[in-house]
Amino acid sequence: MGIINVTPDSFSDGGRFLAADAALAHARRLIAEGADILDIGGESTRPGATAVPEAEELARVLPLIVAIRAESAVPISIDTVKPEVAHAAVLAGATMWNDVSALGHAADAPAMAAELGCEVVLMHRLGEPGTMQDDPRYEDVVAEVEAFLLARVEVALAAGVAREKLWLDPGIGFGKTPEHNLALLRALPRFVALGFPVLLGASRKRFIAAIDPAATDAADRLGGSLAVALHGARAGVAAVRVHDVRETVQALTVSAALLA
Ligand code: HH2
Repeated sequence: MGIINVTPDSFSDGGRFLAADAALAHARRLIAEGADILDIGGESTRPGATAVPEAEELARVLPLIVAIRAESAVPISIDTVKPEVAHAAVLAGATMWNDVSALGHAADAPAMAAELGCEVVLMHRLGEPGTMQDDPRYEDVVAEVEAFLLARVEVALAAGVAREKLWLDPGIGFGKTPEHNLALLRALPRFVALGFPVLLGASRKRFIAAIDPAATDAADRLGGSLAVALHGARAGVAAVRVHDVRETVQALTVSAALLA
């Protein structure tokens, strides 16, 4: 899954793809590099990011979805917490709703997911973007993230979302210390064993700099991002959400050849 952030403030590529032509050029590049899904977001979820009004978010993502759909059949995921944004995106051709609030941001989100009939990614996060990195605490991070995701699965099913449409994501970096992230990454087989496709988003994230303190710049975290992608693939995740599609596809392909 290749990331396209149409935002001025995303943590690693904010501002690069805000202009429509730059975003479409980036989409073309990710498709050519081997992305199987494009994940398009118009609101940054990074720690401390400010919320974007719905109209502004729609104005950022919709023209891009329409433009990609006009020339490619690549599956498109909409990265939003807002049901109305997901609705408009699916009408424009997106087939997946990637919701970092696990259908928890708005009361009508589960019903909207059922109505849209698209795939739905339920991601775990602790708290809200503004404060989620302020001293996150768990008794047992793996058990708590697992219990949260299973509870959200029940909410989605009760609203009428089909079981086979659901994906799970432990939410690396969303209200987690570096140790929490590592515990979750080590426990990936346990999440895969829940029986839903697992999406893993660790690309360029800050916990990599906790292991390699020299990687203060997000663009300097490719090596760590590839290590996590390979680790995820070995654990059986269904998709990795990444900025560096070409490098990730190559790493995964070579690794698969070695293990064949
Ligand atoms: N991470 C980010 C955004 N959306 N969605 C899922 N399902 N899983 C993730 O781990 C995830 C996500 C944050 O990364 P990025 O899009 O690069 O930055 P920003 O949120 O600042 O736009």
